[in-house]
Amino acid sequence: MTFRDTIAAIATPPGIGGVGLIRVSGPAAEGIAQRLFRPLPPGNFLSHHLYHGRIISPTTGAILDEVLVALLQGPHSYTGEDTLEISCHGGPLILRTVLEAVFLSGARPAERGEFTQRAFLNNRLDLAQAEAVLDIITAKTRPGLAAAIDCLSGKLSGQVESIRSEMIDLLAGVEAAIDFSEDDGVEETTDEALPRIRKLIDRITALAATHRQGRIYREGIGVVIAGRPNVGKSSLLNRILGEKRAIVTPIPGTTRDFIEESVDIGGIPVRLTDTAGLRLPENTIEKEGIDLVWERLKGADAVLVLLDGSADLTADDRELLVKMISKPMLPVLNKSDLPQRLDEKSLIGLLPEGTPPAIRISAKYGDGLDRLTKALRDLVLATPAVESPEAMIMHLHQKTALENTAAGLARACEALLVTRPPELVALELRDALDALGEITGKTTSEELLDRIFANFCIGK
Ligand SMILES: Nc1nc2c(ncn2[C@@H]2O[C@H](COP(=O)(O)OP(=O)(O)OP(=O)(O)O)[C@@H](O)[C@H]2O)c(=O)[nH]1
Ligand SMILES: [Mg+2]
Repeated sequence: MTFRDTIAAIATPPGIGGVGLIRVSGPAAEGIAQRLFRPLPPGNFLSHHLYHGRIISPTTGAILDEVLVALLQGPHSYTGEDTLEISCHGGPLILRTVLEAVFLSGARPAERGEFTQRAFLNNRLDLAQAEAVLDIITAKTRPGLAAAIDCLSGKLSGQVESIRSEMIDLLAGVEAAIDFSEDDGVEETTDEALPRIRKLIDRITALAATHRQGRIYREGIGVVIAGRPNVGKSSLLNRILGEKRAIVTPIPGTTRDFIEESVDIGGIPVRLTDTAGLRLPENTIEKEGIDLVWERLKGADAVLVLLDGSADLTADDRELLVKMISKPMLPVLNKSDLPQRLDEKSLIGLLPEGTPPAIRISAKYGDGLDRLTKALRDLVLATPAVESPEAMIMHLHQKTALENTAAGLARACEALLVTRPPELVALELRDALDALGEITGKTTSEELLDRIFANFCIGK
């Protein structure tokens, strides 16, 4: 696709820095360089060469900045079009001034994500790779970053393509059977196609299941520390953060408000919240605080139920455990440095099946913290902490596309089983192919594309 207009934007973040980059893409890129850059090279600008010189005002000829420029002729550029990169000094005013000169010389301001959108429309990247660009920029954790880099280099696209080519192969078989539908071609197709389709459904379902992990790596999760007063919730928050963030005292009811901090736990971005101790409130202020905790617990992705290992279980502990029955929950017995009174047996019957075993820690001295973070990671990922060699689905619409593909294939299976006409089987297979094409952008609607690129920043 060729665009007639040329877009430009500042590609580096706002603020002061060593260098600020202005990026220009479109047919006017070289003309803009000719107009604004001095001294002009003898002959034309060579592609992929760096030139040192000055940017001048297109109206007065005054020097605006000393710069490095590079012209990257299409298709060998990020967008696939002629691209001009101007490395200026990294100040907001100088960048604005040079950008205005670029606008006066034939470019218009780029929209959010428009460079990447052009790269996509020019087939430099497919949609999954374009989305990975955003995931790389916004990555909060190393595993999330590693998955996004894999995706940009084509890991997910490759898997989707291999599924697609198997489906096209199946479709070709079914369509051939349509031509021979007078004889027994259909049955032969059924015998051969059914196990292949079932295998494909398994593959697609497994890929879709990686979204749970992918979403957590990309967006993170909310974990709430809850327990009765004085069990050491604030001490645990401070211990995990490695700083004295929350007030710790021996007085029950010290924490009144939520204290929320972001922290990386075993590669997962976690919003960790310390809360007021849960008990029968002594006054209205405490009641307000405790009501809010119960509300917050409803929305938590996982709960650390903190108990005092040096004391017997109380009615308040029991109430919390019972109320958390349907939540991903990790029981934690604190104060392991003191003589222990609470043993795991007293929790039997109070914990729903599948709850991980209680972890003993000392928030005060740090014992057991490694086991706690590992157990928390396993709890939220619901899988043991091993890295999968498969691609990871990071976006909900990709998961939906895979589910729709699997559903289409299941309908094709159904149609084959009840020996419906092969035309119908072919129709279902084509539907499934359309659904799959939404991941790489082959069949994605304009509306969804606009929504995806609107999440980018200007200049990317
Ligand atoms: N020995 C020992 N004491 C601890 C441990 N963790 C916390 N404490 C002590 O228990 C008391 C209460 O700790 P906090 O962290 O304030 O407890 P909390 O659950 O936040 O209490 P509230 O904010 O009142 O709900 C303090 O005196 C802490 O020093 C631990 O692992 N071992
Ligand atoms: Mg506290």
